[in-house]
Amino acid sequence: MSRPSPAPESRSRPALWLAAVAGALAIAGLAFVYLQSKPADPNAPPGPTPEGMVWIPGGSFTMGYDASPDRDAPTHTVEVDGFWMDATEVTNAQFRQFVEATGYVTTAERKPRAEDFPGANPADLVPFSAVFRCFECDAKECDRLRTEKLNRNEPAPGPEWWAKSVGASWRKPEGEVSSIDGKDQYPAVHISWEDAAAYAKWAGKRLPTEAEWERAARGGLERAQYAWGHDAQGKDGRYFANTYQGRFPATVEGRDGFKGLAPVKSFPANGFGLYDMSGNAWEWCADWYDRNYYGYAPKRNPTGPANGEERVRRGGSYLCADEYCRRYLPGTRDKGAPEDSACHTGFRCVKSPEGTGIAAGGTGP
Ligand SMILES: [Ca+2]
Repeated sequence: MSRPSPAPESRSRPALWLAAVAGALAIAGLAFVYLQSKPADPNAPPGPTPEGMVWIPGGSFTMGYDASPDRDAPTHTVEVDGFWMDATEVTNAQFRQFVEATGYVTTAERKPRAEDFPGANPADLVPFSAVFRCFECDAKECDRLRTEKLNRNEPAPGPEWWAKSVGASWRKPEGEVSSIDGKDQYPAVHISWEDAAAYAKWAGKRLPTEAEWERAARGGLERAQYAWGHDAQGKDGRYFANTYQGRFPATVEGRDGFKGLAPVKSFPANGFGLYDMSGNAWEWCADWYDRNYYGYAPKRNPTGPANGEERVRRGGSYLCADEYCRRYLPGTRDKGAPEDSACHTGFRCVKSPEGTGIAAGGTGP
């Protein structure tokens, strides 16, 4: 009995194996050549994105708003390097972590020092912060003041709407009897620029430059009036930001769903994935304020004037009513003293990749 001959496929197995190896090598080689020749995505972050932040790709944009020449003009082209930004305003929960870790006392909670206020009545040296007083108890009084102001042809809002509230702070945003119980996801407010800078340092981050802030707020839309595009708030019943609807300052209607502050992420994100860049709480920027700065700012990575008396803040708040304040528009700006705090002012932070951007320039705070 003869041995059975090998099956035909057994005879060709070595040849098939060689062909498979050659094929795999060819595919790997082609993939290697493709990957080597594929240009790197210029918008991609250079490393892992820190938790709670989003990557803002570097690029140039038109900064400012010519329609309000008193401080937002001239519009000018600015280029910033890419950076990460907190997706939301810093929340009460986040700010509490900072305070618990460091024992930090905010400027609103500090007792004013007698030596800083010579001649002041000691009874007046008490911690306070600014609270908007027209929502509830003083509505009639505010309406009277509004009428008086309009009769005097003074359309701008003034200190009439504000009260120095003893005991108001981030822990008690509406004054001594209020609290933040159940408000972990609300933006921390009554935060001064000094407080914001201290938090940023603790978190290993920094405050955004004004140019970075506006680059981020625009969400990649060039020259759009709003952070979300071209349609005004309320068109077709749609709201994109927490602002003020009604007869300012005494009759707030809350058509956007909120009369006061809103929890972060209550409105849609912008094109970069950032929430509340318009409205809700004002946000401090690193820069000193100079109303003429846009006329002489450097084009690339501007960091603001070398010195000043007030710091820039951006984005407007839940108190922005179109008839008085359109500073929720991404091209507009405001300012305040570094130690001042109020019920509508908070912040968020940014971070540059190592060796790039403002951090590499050494000019940022
Ligand atoms: Ca905001």
